[in-house]
Formats: sequence, C-alpha cells, structure tokens
Amino acid sequence: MTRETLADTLEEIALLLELKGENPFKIRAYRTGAETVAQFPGDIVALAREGKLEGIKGIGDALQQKLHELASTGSLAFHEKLKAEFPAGLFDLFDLQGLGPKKIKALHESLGVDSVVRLKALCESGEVAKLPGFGAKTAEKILEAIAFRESNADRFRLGDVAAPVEEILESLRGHPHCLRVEAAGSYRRAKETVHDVDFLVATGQPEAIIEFFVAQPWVGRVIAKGPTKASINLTSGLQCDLRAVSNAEYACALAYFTGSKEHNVAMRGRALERGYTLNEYRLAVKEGSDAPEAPVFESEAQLHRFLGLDYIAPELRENTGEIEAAAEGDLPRLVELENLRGTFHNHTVASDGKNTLEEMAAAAIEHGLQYLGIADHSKASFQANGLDEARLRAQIAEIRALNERFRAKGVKFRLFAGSEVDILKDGSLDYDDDLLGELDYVVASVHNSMTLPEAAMTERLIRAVSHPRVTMLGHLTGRLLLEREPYAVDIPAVIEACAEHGTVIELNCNPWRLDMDWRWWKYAVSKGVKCVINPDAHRTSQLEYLAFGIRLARKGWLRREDVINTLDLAVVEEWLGLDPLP
Ligand code: DGT
Ligand code: CA
Ligand code: ZN
Repeated sequence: MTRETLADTLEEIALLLELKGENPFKIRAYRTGAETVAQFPGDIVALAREGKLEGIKGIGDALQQKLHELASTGSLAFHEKLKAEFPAGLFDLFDLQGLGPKKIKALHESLGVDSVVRLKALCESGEVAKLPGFGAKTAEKILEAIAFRESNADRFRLGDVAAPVEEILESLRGHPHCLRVEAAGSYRRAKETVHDVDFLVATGQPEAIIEFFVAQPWVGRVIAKGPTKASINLTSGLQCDLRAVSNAEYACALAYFTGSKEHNVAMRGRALERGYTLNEYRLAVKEGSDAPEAPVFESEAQLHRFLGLDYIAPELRENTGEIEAAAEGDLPRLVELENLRGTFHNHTVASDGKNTLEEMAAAAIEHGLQYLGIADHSKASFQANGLDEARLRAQIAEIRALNERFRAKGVKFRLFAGSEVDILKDGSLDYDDDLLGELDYVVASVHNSMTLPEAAMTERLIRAVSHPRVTMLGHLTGRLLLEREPYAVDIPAVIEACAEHGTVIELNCNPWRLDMDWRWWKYAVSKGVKCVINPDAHRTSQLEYLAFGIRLARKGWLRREDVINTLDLAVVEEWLGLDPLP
C-alpha cells in the first residue's frame, strides 16, 4: 500500500460520487482528503494502517475509517461497491484529456456512453455534438483526445522500462550459456518511449536460453515460443522479444535489431554499393559481385569500419545524417554521464520536493557533483507550495550559510540559490527584478495557462527568455509523455530568441518529460544555444534521472562542450558572474 494508492482511491471515490450526482460537500471532502494524503509530510500510510489519523486537518471521521480499512486490508468495501454501480469501461473515459466528471456524467446519462469505443462512434455520428453543453468543437476535441490515447496504447516510457530491462539483462548474463546479451531496438537507441524491447543473446544453446527466458518470475504471459525466438509480456504488459543467435552472427544481428528501420535500409544500401548484401545475420557477397569475401565481424564497430564508416553510437541511428557524418569522419564525440559536474533544476521540501537542502546537497556530493542548483517553485505555483518573497529570501540565506559550512569543513561543493520562476500568462516573471537579482541563476518555466494559441504562447516564451535575469528555460513544451501533448509553440522561434539572449535551454531528464525533445538539439546547437541537463529532482533518488537525460542528449547529437553543466565549478561561477567562495 502506498501513499499514491490511498490518494488515488479517494480521488476516484470523489469522481464516482460526482458521477452519481451526490452532495458537493461530500465530494469536496474526498478531494480534500486525497490532497491531504498526497501532501502530508509524515508517513501517512503507517498512520492510516495503525488508525492514528485523528486530528489531521483535511481528513474527517468518515475518511479516517476508510483510510484505515484501505491501508490495513488493502481494499475498501465502499469503493468496490461504488465501482460496481458503473460499467468498467466508463473509467477509461477519465484518461481522456479534457473530459471531466460532469461531461462524462452527461454522456453516460443521455447517450448511454459506457466505453471509449462507444464514445468515439457517437462523436463521429454527430450525436455528441447535439448534446446540450457539447457542440461540434467539443466533439472534435474528444476525438483528438481519443486519437492521442490510441496512438499511445501499448507504448511505454523509457524511464518506466529501464529497471525491468536491466533486471532481465542481469539475469540473462548470469546464465552459463549466455555469451553476450543486449537489449536492442528503440530501447538501445534511447527513444523516449518504446513499443517493445528486443533482447538479443549470443549462445551455442539457444533452446536452453529460450526456456530460461520464458520461465522467469517477471513473465506475465508467453505470447510465442520457438527454438531461437520467444515473445512474452511482462506483468506490466510490456512486450519483450528474445532472439538467440550464434556468436558469429551476433554483431550483424545486433546492428540489425537495434535499427532504426530507416537506418538499416540506408546501411543495406551502402553495403549493396560495395557489392554485399546485409541482413539480420551477416554481410555476404552479392551474387555476380567480385567483392572479396567478408570476414566474421566480432563487433558492430568492425562492421561499420568494413563499410567505410566510423562507429555510430546506437542513439544516433535514426538515419538523420549519421551515416554521412560517419563516412566523412564528422560524427560528434557525444557527451557522457561522467562529464557532468553539477545540475541546476532541483526542488526541496520548501516547495513540493521531499528532501531538505542538506539531504539534496549530500546526495549530489555522493554523485560526485561539484555543485547543485536549487530551484524551488515560485509563488504562482501555489499547488506546488511555491515560495513567496520572504520564504525565498530565507532560503537564499540558508543556502549561503550551508555553503560556508561546506567551506569550513573543506568540502569542495557549492549550492547555487536559484528558483524555478513561473512564466506568467503574459510572459512576465513571478518575482520582481530586485529579487531575481539576488538569486545566483533563474530557471523560467510555464506551469499554467497551457492552452494559449501558438502565437501567444510563442510570444510569452520569447518574452521570458529575453529577460536579462533568466538563465535557462525549463521544460520547453510542457509535454508529459503518453499523457499530455506539448503545448502549441513555435520551437524554432523560441530557440532563436534563446540564441539572441544567451539563454540556455533545459533538457529536463524527468522520464515523463525529456523536454526539450531530442529532435531539436541539432538546430539549437547550430544557433549557438547551450543545453543544460537537469533532473528536476523532487527527491534525492531522482538525481538518477540524469542518466536518462544523458541518453537523450546523446540522441540529440550533443557533445560535452554543448552542455553547460559539464563545466567545472570555477568556470560556472564565472559564467554566472559569481565570486568564488572564499
Ligand atoms: P519500437 O519497438 O516500436 O519502439 O521500435 P523498434 O525500433 O524497437 O522496432 P521493432 O521492435 O519493430 O524492431 C526492432 C528493430 O528491428 C528495428 O529497429 C529495426 C529492425 N527491423 C524491424 N523490422 C524491420 C524491417 O522491416 N526492415 C528493416 N530493415 N529492419 C527492421
Ligand atoms: Ca522494439
Ligand atoms: Zn517545472
């Protein structure tokens, strides 16, 4: 039982009561309860389990009992009973962007909508547009939301698959007949979302490997199983394919199954030009060609070399110029995790983070970083407990005092006092210039009014990045992968404004964001814009997100010199116009 389950259950009860048209005060009580549970500073799950919720503001008597039942037994009879009153398919409607309980209730009652499929049909037939309070525009918006959901069905965020994939690799590596193993496909190319994961094993005993693979505890379902191939679903639903090849075939197979398909097609074309055919197992002399016999390749690097190319890192294999660059010796030397010296966008308990300044600093030191920027939310982000002017000034003082303590102890580490300042609707900032001037740096981000028309949103961001106190632009498009579309904004225009004003653009490493998108970095670099790789950590463990950021930075062709937080502390201090600490 987790805090999230407790809060989500209360939230779902509120939705269900709303669907039933219950008393708004009762509904509000569940909402407030959900929020209180989500934000409560202590171990709310333990308190609920032990029935010790008395006196907590926002959780009344009725909710105390329900939370206790849920936390101690794992389910709540009241919730189950409510759910049973509605068709199961109705709950899927809540996942559609822009569709709230009021609309769902109307759809359910007037048109008998009980599933996404039925809703789609009724939007297309024009029935939904005829409902009072809906109209053609709403029906169109609903269809767009359904299309977005459909295009994301069966896709998974890179950040969500990384842990299970590494676990599977680890266990395959431990098998005595596994000579080499890799997770190929879009996972290896560091796509921000993947459809399935393609494991490749080099072995002399394919059947033993296949049997081992399908018998693991994380297997939810075996889809197919043959002598050299198997497909399974993990319990999470993620599909994993495994292919077993001989050690001699491994290099060509790895290149093939890493893809992308477009990259493969271009590579095959290049092989053909040289008199060879290239498939998933080998490079062979083409019929009628007098090219010499190809060797057995031990690695992808050897294969690339044989085709007259420098080694192409997996992240680059999208056929967006990497083959041409490899032929010319022009591939960038990509940034690596070890190059990072610090990061700038991190939260603490002062806003919506879970750890204190000291704890965040200790974790950063543990990661071998020389500096950590603290950028808690500003006051307009009240839902995230954003800091007002007085609290921010107090935090700045606290950071200065901590830095002195590091110095006194001889620890070579510095906290930077920053803020993640809200970009208000008109592009102005949430603090005045005096206060911004007291900060070491400023991250500017959009957290509200995300549905502005493209021109207004673009103007808003350009105004913000043009502000002399703004150091970097946070999560440029506001997307939440597989959940929320990026807002409408002219990205090249924003990049150009950043170039003009020397504003750095963030690569937000939160696996839900990975924003700015990797496809734009080449353009940004061509304009002279620098990248900052920021974890947006809300707890110490989320500094680990930096690893995802690095993978996406590499995918964006970024080199060490393109990333500002690869700079040593002294250089960063100079860049920010700060005196080094005495
Ligand atoms: P995904 O799974 O949709 O996130 O993306 P991928 O790239 O992992 O695609 P997947 O799993 O269908 O196939 C893995 C790799 O196998 C793919 O990146 C390239 C290779 N491949 C698959 N189908 C074809 C094909 O029709 N032609 C060529 N040349 N390669 C293919
Ligand atoms: Ca795949
Ligand atoms: Zn933010």
